[in-house]
Amino acid sequence: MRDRLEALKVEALRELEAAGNSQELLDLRVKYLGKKGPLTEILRGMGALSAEERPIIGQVANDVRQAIEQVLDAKQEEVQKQETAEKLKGETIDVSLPGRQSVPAGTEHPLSRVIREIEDIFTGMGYTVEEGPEVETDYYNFEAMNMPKNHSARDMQDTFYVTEELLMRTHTSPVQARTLKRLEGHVPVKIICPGKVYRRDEDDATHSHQFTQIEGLVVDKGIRMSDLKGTLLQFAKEMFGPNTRIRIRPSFFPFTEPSAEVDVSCMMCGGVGCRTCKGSGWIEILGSGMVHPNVLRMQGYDPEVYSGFAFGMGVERIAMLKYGIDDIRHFYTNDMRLLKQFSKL
Ligand code: 2U9
Repeated sequence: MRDRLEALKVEALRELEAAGNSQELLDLRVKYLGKKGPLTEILRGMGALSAEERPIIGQVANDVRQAIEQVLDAKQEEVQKQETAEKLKGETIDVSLPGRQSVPAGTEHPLSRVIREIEDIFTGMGYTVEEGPEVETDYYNFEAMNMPKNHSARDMQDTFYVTEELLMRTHTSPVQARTLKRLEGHVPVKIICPGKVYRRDEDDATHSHQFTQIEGLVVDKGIRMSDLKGTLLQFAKEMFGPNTRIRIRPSFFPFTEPSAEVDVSCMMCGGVGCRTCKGSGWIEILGSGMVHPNVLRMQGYDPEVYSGFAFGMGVERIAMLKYGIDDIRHFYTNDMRLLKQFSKL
């Protein structure tokens, strides 16, 4: 029995030496130390031994089991280390590799771009940019702009009312009125006000119930119509090209007197006449005028001392003309085919 145990040990250690992975080791553990293994079988046969032999053989059997277990454990640790190292090698992440999919860069929205272009032109002439609330009081939107209650120009049909006294601003003029109020009669005032405005219009190719305006205001001593003219000519040249000319026609707004509409020579045909300018050679781009004395007086500026000019334009209209966009709704629907064209400009 002792020989069988010694032979078993030699055989087991030989097989363990040859084992190369954890599955083989597991199989060997079952084979030699399992319930149906040879060691268990030998120990079961100990009943037939004499009382003197039993503890001696029992000791030998335990030694053999311990020897096999020791080698098994050591080998298992070694193999596991190898296997983990192998696995990690296969899973190495190279953080310097480029991504599988390129992430397309976004691009400035055409409307944001035109707002920025207009802001750049005027800040280049010393203007500052002012902003204000889109939900306005009746006072700043109408009253302060020389449109008292029942004035025909504040037609209920054209305005989104929130309450009797609050409304969605119909122009950015209230921002200018608020700025005058804040400056308490100090000059010079030289501001432009970009922002969203709201009108109860039916949406179509050239109208939108929400659109973007930029208005400008200059107030100082001695401001004259010629300052307005020179400023807007400079703006037109920077916006549409150095050969652009302007034409000023009389008009009417409640908040300016006199009032004028400004045309630019057609940027498509240079003024000879085409489809865009309907053969006239001119395109209307903005409204303007000398600030009405009532408007100045209401915000604390004496119209006998100070004067000013103001102008206003629809940004979508300017963008449509400059970039040949034929439908105002293109600005709000985010069609990638349109937006992508602005990433190359
Ligand atoms: C103050 C005083 C005067 C702003 C002005 C216009 C003329 C004008 C329209 C152009 C096309 C609006 O987008 S549009 O529909 N605007 O014609 N706006 S003068 O006058 C002001 C503003 C503020 C205190």
